[in-house]
Amino acid sequence: MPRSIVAILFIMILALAPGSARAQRYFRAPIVDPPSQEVTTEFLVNDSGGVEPRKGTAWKIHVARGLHKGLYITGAWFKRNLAEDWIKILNDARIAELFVPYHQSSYIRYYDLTSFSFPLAPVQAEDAGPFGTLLPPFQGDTTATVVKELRDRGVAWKDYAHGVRRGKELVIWGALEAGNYMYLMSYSFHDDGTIAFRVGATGQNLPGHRQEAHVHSAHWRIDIDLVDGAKNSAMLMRHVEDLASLSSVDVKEPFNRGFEGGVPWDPKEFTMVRVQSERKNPRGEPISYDLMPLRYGSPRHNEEFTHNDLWVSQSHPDRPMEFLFANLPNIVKDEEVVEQTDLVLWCNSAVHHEPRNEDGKPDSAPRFWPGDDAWEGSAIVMWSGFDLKPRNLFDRTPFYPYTPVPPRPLADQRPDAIRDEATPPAGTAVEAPPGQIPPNRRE
Ligand SMILES: [Cu+2]
Repeated sequence: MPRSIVAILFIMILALAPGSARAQRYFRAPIVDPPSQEVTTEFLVNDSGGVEPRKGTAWKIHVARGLHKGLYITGAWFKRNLAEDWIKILNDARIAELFVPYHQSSYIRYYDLTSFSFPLAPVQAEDAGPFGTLLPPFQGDTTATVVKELRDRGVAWKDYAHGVRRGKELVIWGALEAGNYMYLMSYSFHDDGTIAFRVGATGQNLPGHRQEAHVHSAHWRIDIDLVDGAKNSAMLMRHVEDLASLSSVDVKEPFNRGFEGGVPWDPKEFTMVRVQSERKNPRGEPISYDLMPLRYGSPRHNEEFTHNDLWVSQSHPDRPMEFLFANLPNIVKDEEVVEQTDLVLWCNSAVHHEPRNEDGKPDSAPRFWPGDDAWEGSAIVMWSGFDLKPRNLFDRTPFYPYTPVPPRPLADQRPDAIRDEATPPAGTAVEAPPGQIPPNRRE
């Protein structure tokens, strides 16, 4: 073999050998997301009015940031009462895609989460506001990217007998720096067990298409593990009115006959997906959560993954295409069972962004290149999302100061004299705080 060919072969082997600088260029190790951080918050009963019987509730959240994931949840556990153990609610919850199709320029169809390697934006004290703090930077990061807020969320309940109670929420949020856009990714855990998932579109309108309408469509993947995560069942809930009569029915049926698939959200039917566990609350009702969409409209585009709004699949986190929302129509094709198994809920939430003057101002900033529109200002955030609301997780109104059971008169102590503890016998005197009317003495 000529010496020159040997030399070339030697150089090629060197170049491709693991460990060499050139080899590292071509055989780079996969990017590993940093470990999750844990956030725990207790909501005490005496924080905002109300008295016994509950001392309070609590949330424990694992939050992570990742490539093509933004900010996401890697576990959520709830306590109905501080004296009880944690109840698992979520295994993994995330936005799986941010799809942005433009209307006139139909060739512009951004997949902002999976087609780009956008980072989370740095956050500072002014992001956190008066009720917030910054989580420490994730391992290996140099800046903080997540805000934790403990907010008042308005009135939780109000009635004539026991006054009013305000609610609280733990909000974990970060912002995906998507070129000219900024997406706020927010997960809010309420003191009553509700989880509010929200995405907000803000930042700057697309250069070159500042005035062109488009849709910001978030596509969510929620791996729910409700109590006994391997034995959850999905139900479809529909409210059906008969306009020819005064009657209506509420239909609870196995989701898609009990198999994987997708359904449209019907505004006239209040469509929702119920996840039911095998575990029952103290009143014998199965502990469940309802996925309740909150919508301006439903995104429908050429792409098949936008042709339904609510989907359910079996969880297979080990499969490489499992987390890709655009692949969802393929994921559900084999129609696996969605009863008494490990479930994933998929849904969309979208805003239709019709640009307005409030989005910013042209000819206001320095021009950096010929034709630069010198745009200045930021589009005000538009939110979309959905709630996961507990159903029969509690056996009564959370934080409501129930009337203590009064001592029974002798005549009432017969075996058949059974009544609800919340409904004392008529005429029984019930102690109420000053200025409040006991429930059996309404005036
Ligand atoms: Cu927009």
